[in-house]
Amino acid sequence: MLSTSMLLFLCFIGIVLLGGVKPSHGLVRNYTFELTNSAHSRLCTNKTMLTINGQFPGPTIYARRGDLVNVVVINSADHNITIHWHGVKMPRYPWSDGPEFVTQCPISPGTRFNQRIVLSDEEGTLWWHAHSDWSRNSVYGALIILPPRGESYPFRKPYHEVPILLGDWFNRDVQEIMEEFLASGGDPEVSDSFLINGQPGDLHPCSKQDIFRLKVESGKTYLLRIVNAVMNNIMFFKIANHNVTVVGTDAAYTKPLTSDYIAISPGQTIDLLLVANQPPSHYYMASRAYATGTNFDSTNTTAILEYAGNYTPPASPAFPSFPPFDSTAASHNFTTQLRSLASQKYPVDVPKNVTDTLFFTLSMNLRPCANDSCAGPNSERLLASVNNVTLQLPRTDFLQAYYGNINGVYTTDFPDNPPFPFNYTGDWNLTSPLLRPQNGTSVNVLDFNATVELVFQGTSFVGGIGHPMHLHGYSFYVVGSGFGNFNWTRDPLNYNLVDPPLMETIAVPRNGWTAIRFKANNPGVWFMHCHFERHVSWGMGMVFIVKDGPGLDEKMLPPPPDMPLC
Ligand SMILES: *[C@@H]1O[C@H](CO)[C@@H](O)[C@H](O)[C@H]1NC(C)=O
Ligand SMILES: *[C@@H]1O[C@H](CO)[C@@H](O)[C@H](O)[C@H]1NC(C)=O
Ligand SMILES: *[C@@H]1O[C@H](CO)[C@@H](O)[C@H](O)[C@H]1NC(C)=O
Ligand SMILES: *[C@@H]1O[C@H](CO)[C@@H](O)[C@H](O)[C@H]1NC(C)=O
Ligand SMILES: *[C@@H]1O[C@H](CO)[C@@H](O)[C@H](O)[C@H]1NC(C)=O
Ligand SMILES: *[C@@H]1O[C@H](CO)[C@@H](O)[C@H](O)[C@H]1NC(C)=O
Ligand SMILES: *[C@@H]1O[C@H](CO)[C@@H](O)[C@H](O)[C@H]1NC(C)=O
Ligand SMILES: *[C@@H]1O[C@H](CO)[C@@H](O)[C@H](O)[C@H]1NC(C)=O
Ligand SMILES: *[C@@H]1O[C@H](CO)[C@@H](O)[C@H](O)[C@H]1NC(C)=O
Ligand SMILES: *[C@@H]1O[C@H](CO)[C@@H](O)[C@H](O)[C@H]1NC(C)=O
Ligand SMILES: *[C@@H]1O[C@H](CO)[C@@H](O)[C@H](O)[C@H]1NC(C)=O
Ligand SMILES: *[C@@H]1O[C@H](CO)[C@@H](O)[C@H](O)[C@H]1NC(C)=O
Ligand SMILES: [Cu+2]
Repeated sequence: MLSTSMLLFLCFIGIVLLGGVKPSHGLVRNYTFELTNSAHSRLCTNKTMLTINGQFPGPTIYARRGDLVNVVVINSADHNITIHWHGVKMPRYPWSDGPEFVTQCPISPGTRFNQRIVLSDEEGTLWWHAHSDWSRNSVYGALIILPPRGESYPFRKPYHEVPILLGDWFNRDVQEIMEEFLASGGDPEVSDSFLINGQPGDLHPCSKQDIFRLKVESGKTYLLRIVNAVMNNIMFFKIANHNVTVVGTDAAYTKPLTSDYIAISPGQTIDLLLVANQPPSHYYMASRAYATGTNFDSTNTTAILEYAGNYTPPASPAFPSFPPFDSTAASHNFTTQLRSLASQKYPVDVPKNVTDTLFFTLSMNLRPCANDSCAGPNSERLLASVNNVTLQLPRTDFLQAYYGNINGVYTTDFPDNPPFPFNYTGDWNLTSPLLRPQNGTSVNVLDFNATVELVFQGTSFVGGIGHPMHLHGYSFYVVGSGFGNFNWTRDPLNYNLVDPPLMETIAVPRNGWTAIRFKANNPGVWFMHCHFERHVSWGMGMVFIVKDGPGLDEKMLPPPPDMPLC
């Protein structure tokens, strides 16, 4: 029998272990993630790569809305690592958010870090991934958040639920690829194939046996939880002969949207319903890139939708027809059709009274190298920037420096606007002096409860490209988007303030703009960056510091005792 004092003691131990962080209304769940180097083979190529618990893709975390997930991350590999819980807001607790040198120093080999994943209003599909170097290529998995016990989905209950993780495979070591392109100043090598649930699919060599098969029964409905974990591409995904109905994105419900394809950004998740309503057979579900340049992985990845029943499967399943690789219209059209569910149970709360207006340009850039020795266009170095600032990460993290008042790590002058206006989507050639960015390690400081409108403006530098922008610590409403230069008198009149989608990653269209709104009610230090890995490596990121509010529950929580040190 346990005595009362024993129980109190156990409670006390529990609180100490969780560093004072409590679940908002659910349970505490426990996972152990051990990072190791493990051997994997795809496309007839063997290599060792970083994985969690030896699995690729990594383990799926299951939780319910409002739970606290306690993950002990043990680094048994030979490489520094950090892990990010993508799309989890972590209210008042940036300490477990994960981006290297933004909210923490790396977990070094032989050490461990107890991360607390503080769920609040997220419900649906999110994911987790490494947030240091290029390790997320093999270190990622799904994070599935079910409704609280006793509650149901706001749509027909699916017969089965299936995570579909889009990834990519490089025959070579990604660490080497990263070091090479950063040294050369040029583009990185592209992936050798895309993957569905870790498999390239049977159209690639040595891959027939291991293709992912989704077995379905006629007439039943399936919930597919799609995650784009690809490093450098927005992806089209399509199932031959079937329509799908989107019901959620980034762990927020949407109005049902029926389409015969989806476009999904790296970082984004899309939940969709698939009804097995076609003649029993085998059908391909496939994915390939949306890309506007020439240097990209143009292969497709496949899985097979396999109906139950007595029939002779076709020698070759039907293959879906995709929009052209470079169809910005197909990518943008799909994204602009997303709407919040905006029901009584899942209302929207779009900020109407904007206190802080920010205008951020997103640019590819060039910087000359000594003796024209770089491998980028014009023999210069490729870089990227937000408001003309190319982010230089410090060697200790922003969060520690902020919390501990350490001077000299960062400056607080990240600009609200670009240095000067220009024709953002004009015909700029590669030699324009405008293309040369400045270095910076600066943050933009927001007051607690500020209501922020942020307009991302893509520029046409180096041809221009879309950017999937991801904000940590928040979801935001996507209130508008368009092509060309944002116009302050015309464009806000067309904002959707009624049922805009609530997201944490949004693809800003190529040579266009996207406007988002959020309320800065989560104090802490939060990274915002392009989710194309090469762009963030080139400096396309910035940091927000959201100040504490006056109330006790409006302040950042203290750090856990086991924060990794630099
Ligand atoms: C997780 O661990 C905590 C203590 O560390 C414990 O209180 C809790 O019951 C565990 N949760 C589950 C679901 O086992
Ligand atoms: C890869 O490793 C497996 C298992 O060790 C081995 O059977 C296979 O021959 C290897 N393939 C190549 C291409 O080296
Ligand atoms: C898919 O949706 C389109 C447009 O709503 C419709 O015309 C088409 O028949 C549907 N196809 C299937 C297979 O349900
Ligand atoms: C899919 O990709 C494979 C591998 O690159 C290629 O051989 C095949 O032609 C492609 N199939 C289609 C239908 O695009
Ligand atoms: C995009 O939407 C517009 C307007 O609805 C339509 O005219 C166009 O055909 C669509 N393009 C594609 C590629 O879907
Ligand atoms: C809008 O915000 C400002 C600044 O916080 C405040 O003074 C004003 O009362 C607010 N207006 C409304 C309508 O909420
Ligand atoms: C910006 O440049 C584009 C492309 O040359 C041009 O079509 C547009 O008119 C210019 N806009 C302004 C405001 O000058
Ligand atoms: C970026 O900053 C550099 C250095 O101050 C300047 O030369 C360049 O014109 C700026 N470019 C833009 C687009 O603001
Ligand atoms: C920017 O920072 C990089 C890396 O620290 C350095 O190599 C480069 O010289 C800096 N460039 C400028 C213009 O300050
Ligand atoms: C922040 O906003 C919430 C409501 O959204 C309000 O309850 C709270 O009092 C506000 N706090 C401050 C300091 O403005
Ligand atoms: C912005 O829109 C307004 C209203 O439609 C228009 O009068 C103005 O010329 C536009 N400005 C630019 C720079 O295009
Ligand atoms: C790993 O991180 C530690 C702490 O920041 C640092 O001292 C060390 O140099 C890093 N090692 C590598 C290989 O980057
Ligand atoms: Cu980008």
